[in-house]
Amino acid sequence: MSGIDIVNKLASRGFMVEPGALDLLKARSSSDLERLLDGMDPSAFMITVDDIKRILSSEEMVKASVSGTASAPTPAYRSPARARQIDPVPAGEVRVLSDITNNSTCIGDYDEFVGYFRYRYSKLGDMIRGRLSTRPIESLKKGGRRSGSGDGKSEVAVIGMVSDLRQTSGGHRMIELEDLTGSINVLIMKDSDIFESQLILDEVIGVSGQLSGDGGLLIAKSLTYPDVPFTNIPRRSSEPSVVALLSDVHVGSDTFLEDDWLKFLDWVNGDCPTDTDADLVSRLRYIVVAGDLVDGIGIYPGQEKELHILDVYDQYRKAAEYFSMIPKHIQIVISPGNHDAVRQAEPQPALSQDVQDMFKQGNVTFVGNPSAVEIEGVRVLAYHGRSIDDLVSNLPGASYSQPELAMAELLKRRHLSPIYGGRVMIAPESKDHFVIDPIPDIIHSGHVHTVGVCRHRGVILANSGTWQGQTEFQKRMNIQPDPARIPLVDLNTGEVSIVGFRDNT
Ligand code: D5M
Ligand code: FE
Ligand code: ZN
Repeated sequence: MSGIDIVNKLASRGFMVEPGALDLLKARSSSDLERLLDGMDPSAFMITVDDIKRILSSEEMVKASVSGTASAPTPAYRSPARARQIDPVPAGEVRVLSDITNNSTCIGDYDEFVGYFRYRYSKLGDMIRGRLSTRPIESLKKGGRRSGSGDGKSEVAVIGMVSDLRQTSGGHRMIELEDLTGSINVLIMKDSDIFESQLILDEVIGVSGQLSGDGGLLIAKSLTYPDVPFTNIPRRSSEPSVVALLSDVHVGSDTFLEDDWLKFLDWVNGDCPTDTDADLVSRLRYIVVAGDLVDGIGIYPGQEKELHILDVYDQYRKAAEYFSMIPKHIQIVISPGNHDAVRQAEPQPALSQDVQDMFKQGNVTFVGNPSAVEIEGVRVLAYHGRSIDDLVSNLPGASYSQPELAMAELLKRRHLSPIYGGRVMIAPESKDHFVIDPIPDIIHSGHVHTVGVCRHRGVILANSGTWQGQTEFQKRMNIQPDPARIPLVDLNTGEVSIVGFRDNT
């Protein structure tokens, strides 16, 4: 409901509302508003945040646990016997900032690819243009030495997309750079300071340097990435709310770690061993899932031999049961991954309506992959993270054991999937949904099944691991998962805690 509708409704029943309480109510349904009004003392004048907590949350906690036992949805789930009394604070609104769902325009035409790359070039180029005075590539060739470096010293700068990368016979590096007017070879000499710079195909960079005599070669002196400005100040919530980052649950896989997952469900329901955990749980208001909610079917050859639940709808039904165990005052955001039942080409739309309908508890927002949401003023960009595979195979230093470093390389390029033609199948939408703009405060990925957190220029980068043990395929590939551990971000301080639910963590 809109703020005005709520204020009018409350006024018609003789109540005023505190601004903080109004914010909470905006995220609620009209039936919640009715329940609140029914529970209010008629002599009260002002509806406060405490009234909302007292009337709506307590009822929801009771209802959640009753529905949990009454329908006995998950036989393996036992309500935590040692649950602490948690006094939950209802979550605020989840505002979807960007999402491909219902906005896909692409049919895969050649022209669409041209448009897609133009969009990418111009968006990323604009980010660099403010910091570098550049010229179209074609103009360098026309003017040759006269246009840029008549005295042999003056510098020229261009912005282009890296279309080729190679080593010369002399041990230097050669980049082919393309803009909308043409292309040019850029030489990085082996003795230059920038020789070790990390470069990948299809990224957009600025290069400044000196032109060769005929204008056909640019000898690079410095490289500029779109990156995040040093001046970036991350947004924070005024409340000490916490968001838990989850991904790669893989419900339905025979290596899904149900015992650990149930421990997590107990934990969010108040079965927390330490005061620190209890404090986190009492402030936990949001859970964001970055893909691979279920294991799916037909994702890789022979997968059926590793499935515990063979029907993908049954997998989602089971996932919905698990998520119904999460207290309802927590807002959940679910975005898909490559194991989910949506198109494989990215950006991926949200899970289909029939799957969404299985999640009946009303506190789940379904979004596409990637998607940006805003919670309490903090922007969270969720991207499943398939492009991390491409970075690990193409960027020296990128590894599965430290996925957060690969994520920092993506942020530096302001693009979630810069390499075209790798593991990520990119659908040429009319705009490039992988461009990281505006700058988020948290980027949350999964996919590689390892946990890692770092910060780059104020942005928190977190990979949230998995709830799946090592699969046969991962054994063969020597991929060591880091399961049942999750990052939790304090939206007020930006502090990140990692909590583990394995017996040995
Ligand atoms: O991916 C989990 C991890 O395992 C991720 O790093 C990719 C890797 N993986 C999974 N399947 C494959 C195939 N078929 N080839 C190469 N690498 C793979 P997930 O999406 O959860 O399966
Ligand atoms: Fe996964
Ligand atoms: Zn995945």
